[in-house]
Amino acid sequence: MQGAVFDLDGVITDTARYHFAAWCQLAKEKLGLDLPAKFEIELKGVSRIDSLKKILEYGNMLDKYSDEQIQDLAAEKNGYYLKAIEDLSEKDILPGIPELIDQLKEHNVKMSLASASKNAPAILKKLGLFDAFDAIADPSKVEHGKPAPDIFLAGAAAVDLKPSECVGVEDAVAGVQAIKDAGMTAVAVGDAAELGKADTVVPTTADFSYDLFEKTFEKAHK
Ligand code: B16
Ligand code: MG
Repeated sequence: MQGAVFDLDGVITDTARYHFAAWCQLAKEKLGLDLPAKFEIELKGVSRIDSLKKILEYGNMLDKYSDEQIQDLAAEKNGYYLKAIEDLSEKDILPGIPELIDQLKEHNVKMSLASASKNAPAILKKLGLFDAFDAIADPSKVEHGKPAPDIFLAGAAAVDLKPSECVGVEDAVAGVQAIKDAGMTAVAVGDAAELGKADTVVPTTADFSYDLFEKTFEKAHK
């Protein structure tokens, strides 16, 4: 393994709940819609505009909004989200991540970020992790969002590696699909039944380690 390509939300920090709270606020206040709790999982790893389209579809109102109105609603949601993460700091890094970063650095594994979030650079800065990454793939420059492999391919290319030399790290079903279709080894965190397409699934980020990543990579390349 020469590279590790990370998702952000749900892997490095738990911002998924802030995303969902912001969508619920938008849905209720602007669309008169109550989102069921189980909808959160469907929005994980999905881009801002695609998330909004899923919500509008859920409310049978997709055709009622013009592209411009969709852009405005998405911007509004981002405003709620940015307010909610205003105080995000080092204490919001998920367990095991600082240790994992140190171990990967010790073994000269290059690290890049493959998040669907346009807020990713700002979030990494708030967490004090911006300099820990060798590169951040820009989601606004890739054609297709997760589950398409584009952002993971961009993450590997950003550190001059082939996908087959990298492990991808995800918490979302759409993200694991993206990693596998990129031709990478997948380590996932969360529910093993849901994330079964990954090469390894662990329950929490505290279970991550260089050894786990390296063993998963070796096994996938046997
Ligand atoms: P933004 P990830 C994803 O991040 C989130 O999981 C998803 O809920 C969000 O809609 C998406 O980023 C876009 O985020 O609105 O900040 O551009 O999991 O790919 O790191
Ligand atoms: Mg995620």
